[in-house]
Amino acid sequence: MAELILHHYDEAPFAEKIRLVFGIKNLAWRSVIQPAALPKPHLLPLTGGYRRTPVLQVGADIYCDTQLIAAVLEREFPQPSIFPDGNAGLGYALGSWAHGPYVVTSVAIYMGSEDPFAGAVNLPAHFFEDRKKMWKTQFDTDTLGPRLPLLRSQLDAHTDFINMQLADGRAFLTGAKPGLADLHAMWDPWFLYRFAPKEAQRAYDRFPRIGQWLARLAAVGQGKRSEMNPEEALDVAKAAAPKPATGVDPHDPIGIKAGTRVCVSPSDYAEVNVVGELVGTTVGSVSVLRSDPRVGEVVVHFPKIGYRIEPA
Ligand SMILES: N[C@@H](CCC(=O)N[C@@H](CS)C(=O)NCC(=O)O)C(=O)O
Repeated sequence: MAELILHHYDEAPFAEKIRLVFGIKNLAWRSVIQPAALPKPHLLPLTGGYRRTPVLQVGADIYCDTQLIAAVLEREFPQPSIFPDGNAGLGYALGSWAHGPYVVTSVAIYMGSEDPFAGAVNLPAHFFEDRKKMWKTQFDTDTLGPRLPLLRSQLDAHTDFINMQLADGRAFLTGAKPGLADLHAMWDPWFLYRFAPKEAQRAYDRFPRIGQWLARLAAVGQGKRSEMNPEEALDVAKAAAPKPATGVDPHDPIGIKAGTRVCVSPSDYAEVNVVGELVGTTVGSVSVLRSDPRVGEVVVHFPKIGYRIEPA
């Protein structure tokens, strides 16, 4: 397998999930730092417009979204597993909680909070405006103020799920070893402690197990990371050929034939049309071939959950 190249930035909590997968599996990977907000001139040639973080590049194959990236890493590097208790289906299904109501609540609290830049985070000046636009399909940032008490009480109800899991003194959510369930659940406290520390104190001071669990997760580390220049990553894609097309899964009810021009777009937030030729689907993923003058032919892969696929 070609080198694992993660396009990310250190402050990105979704990227932290994947850095921790590298940590659990003790993998060697290359780190390409991308901007935290648009424009992203060294990412979009690879993804065809998808701007979210992180993105995994393996040669000329581009994997978008942590749901798919975690699954690819688990498939290629099964041990140590991110399902230490063996419950892979439950671990993946938990993503729909983590990426949906749980994450939207925490982000809305941050966007509506009094101190959204009080944390020790290194962000561009236009970050807040960028995020207002990106999250507009989920909430209107300008009217969040009066909703904050309700959002905080929602967050506490989510946090209590984690607290319940840890109540018997176990180190991680599914037992003695860390796994994907921990990574889904840690997003929100990891994010709020950095991005809105006063909100984090309010939310987590009453749940002391949360801080101790986060410290254990941090100790997992990031595997073997080494930096790569963004231009070099584009050169890697240009020099490589994408993996052979798998074709449309014969059981797929999608009703679109391989070779059709399609448009794939996140259906939750940060919508954008990634257009290319449909070259493959599996029960949980979709792959499109596209071409860009800087990187040549690349195949961009998305999970199905959370994405729309339509003829272009
Ligand atoms: N469902 C996506 C969500 C990714 C996401 O929203 N990431 C945030 C950063 S942690 C983001 O992309 N923000 C906008 C950006 O980085 O440009 C995933 O699991 O990868």
